[in-house]
Amino acid sequence: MDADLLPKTDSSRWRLYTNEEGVHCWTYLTEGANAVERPQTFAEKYFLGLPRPSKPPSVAQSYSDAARNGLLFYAQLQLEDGHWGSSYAGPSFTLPGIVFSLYITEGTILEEWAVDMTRWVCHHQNDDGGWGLHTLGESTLFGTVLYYVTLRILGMKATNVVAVKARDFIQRLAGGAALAPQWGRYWLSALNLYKWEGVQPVPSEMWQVILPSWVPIHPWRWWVQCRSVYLPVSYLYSNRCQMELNDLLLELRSELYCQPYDSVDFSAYLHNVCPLDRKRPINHFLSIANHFLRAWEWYIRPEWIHNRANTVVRDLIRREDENTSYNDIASVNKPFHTVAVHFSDGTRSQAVKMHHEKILPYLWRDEIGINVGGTNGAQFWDTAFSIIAIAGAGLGKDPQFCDILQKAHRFLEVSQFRKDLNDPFRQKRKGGWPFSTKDQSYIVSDCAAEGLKATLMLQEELGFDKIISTERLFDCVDTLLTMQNPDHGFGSYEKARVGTYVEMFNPAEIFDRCMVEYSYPECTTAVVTGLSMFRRHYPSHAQKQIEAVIQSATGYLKSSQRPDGSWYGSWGICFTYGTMFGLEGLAAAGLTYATSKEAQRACHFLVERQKDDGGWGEHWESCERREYVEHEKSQVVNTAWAVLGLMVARYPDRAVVARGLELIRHRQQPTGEWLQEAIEGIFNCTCTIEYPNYKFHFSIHALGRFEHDYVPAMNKLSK
Ligand code: LAN
Repeated sequence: MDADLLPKTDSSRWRLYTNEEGVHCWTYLTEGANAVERPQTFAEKYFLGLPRPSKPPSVAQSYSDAARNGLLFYAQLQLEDGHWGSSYAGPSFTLPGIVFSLYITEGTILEEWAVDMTRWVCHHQNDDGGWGLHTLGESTLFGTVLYYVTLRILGMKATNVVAVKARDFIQRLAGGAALAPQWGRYWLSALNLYKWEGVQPVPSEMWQVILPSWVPIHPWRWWVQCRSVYLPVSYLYSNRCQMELNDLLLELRSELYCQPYDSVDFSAYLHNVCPLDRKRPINHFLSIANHFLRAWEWYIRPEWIHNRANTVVRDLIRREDENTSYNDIASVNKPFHTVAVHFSDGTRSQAVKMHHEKILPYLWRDEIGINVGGTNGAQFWDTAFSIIAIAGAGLGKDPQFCDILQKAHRFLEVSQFRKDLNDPFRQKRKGGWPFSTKDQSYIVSDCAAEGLKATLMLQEELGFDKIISTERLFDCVDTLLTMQNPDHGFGSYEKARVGTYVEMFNPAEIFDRCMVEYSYPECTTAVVTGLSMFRRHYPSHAQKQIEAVIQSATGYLKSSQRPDGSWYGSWGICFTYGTMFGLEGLAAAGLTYATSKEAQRACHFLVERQKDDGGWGEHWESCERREYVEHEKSQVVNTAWAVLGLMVARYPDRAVVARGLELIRHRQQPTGEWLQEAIEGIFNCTCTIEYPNYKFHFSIHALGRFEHDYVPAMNKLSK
């Protein structure tokens, strides 16, 4: 759909405010306020796609010049508090959740949000009238039902062409909303558009009453992203929470189904899901278990157990809310929490008010409209990588970038976790860093490790003041050392707490491998490189443990290498991303092209996939198909990853690297920037997510690293 045909807000009235810990708040100025308010910054204009002053830097003679020009542009996008911010859109279930939660809990959906969200959603509609699991996916019932209901709540008429096409998809091509996957049913049921009896049981008793926490399958052992969703959902399910019917909901009931709503036998759909949405085969084990669970609920469970479970779950919800300053872990559990708290405490409660206040940080105004990110941003992640890129590119000592590094350094300082939480379910986090903001509260292994590297580069290698004390670095290292998995790799948020057999209990049809914290080559490499750098500067702290972790984690990296030499990347697309990390991890253990068969195989994997124009281009479908799928066009970001991998491995043929860098330089605009190309990130193998700053910091890093590090190292090798 051409979004230009839809109403829009005035882009010149949007401002991005951040507090000093990087929390984003896009605000629309009331009419007439522009004159008194500050003018838009360069960064705001960039994010909004507005014309901006451009002073082209001098023409690049070398890759280092090109890196400098890139950084001169990128520096203008740094925000006041020192971090780099960006849109973080992709999944189709984030924006609907936020809108539904506001609707159910009587929160305010500002007029400007409604207009810009509508535009954004319409812009991403597929030609067949539907929406996929994510912005690039083929249409699914899940995506389409969620966005359809969202648009109607935001004020779109049922006769609008977008709605007509979407309805046609839902009813004619997908078989009607009765077939929605479980995660869609949770929302539809809370909205009173589905009956809870058609939802597979999510009993709240599993949180303590029937499953004490020592039981190996207790939810506290599941992957934190997953258990965080089932916590509030179990409250909604067990209490059959539904909002009151109103005229719009009655209309929706007649629009979403292929037969009159009252004649739908929802319980007959318990295990029946639209084939377009199914990413994993029917789970027969769970189908049988569900019948027992229903019998338990209907005939056996005494009332006191139900009440006790309610109290336990409400307390756990409060714990997560308070520990995360009401952000919750991501934009999936956040709106479910808001709704659960509304049903337990009442619409006018303080907790619901706090939830409403923390919705704004999830919204991002881009060129098209407003989207809702997968998390409340990628602030820390991008900032740590930007520092590493500037230092790695040899630009860290350039006086013109001293100020931006100082600001970024300050952001590292304020973002570090100084205390552990008093919560037995939470991973130790002291000294670590988050993915987005400190107030979100969750440590991620690789974010902590990249933060450690960025700090060491600034404080030990570039001579910046030690505003992060040595003790605080020790805290980070000590915490990282607690996060290694039994297979010697590192996962994302926590050390793995249970075996993969728990996948048997996964009721979500749209995601596979989401119940357990697995090990990832990316996270493992980040920790290995972080610890290696740390011990160069502080050789006596935790010497033995660090040595043991580096050794064993390198073993994990070797064992996770695929026979073709690549590593599967779980968070970026895909083998190019994974292989860059794999090579970096090996290099940290001294294994490079000259010394290691593994490094050679990985380099050959990359070199064989270089395109004729010198670049690399990988399609996101690699992640789903689990084999390299070439993108028809070279991508700057894939190219930067590939050459960074080759350079760190000291790949002997410089010409191969130079041809990749040539492509990156060629794609650089006269302003020094790179334009947005294909999407960069992924999760759960199926759902893409954007990382718009990757085109900057990875390109700058790759270009600068050539002369600063790779060529001198190669010259030394050849002597
Ligand atoms: C992220 C984003 C960042 C990402 C990296 C730091 C890049 C990675 O190296 C470790 C894992 C992590 C932290 C990660 C985990 C899963 C997230 C939180 C996301 C991809 C962003 C959105 C996604 C989350 C799971 C979305 C909710 C969906 C569910 C299936 C619950």
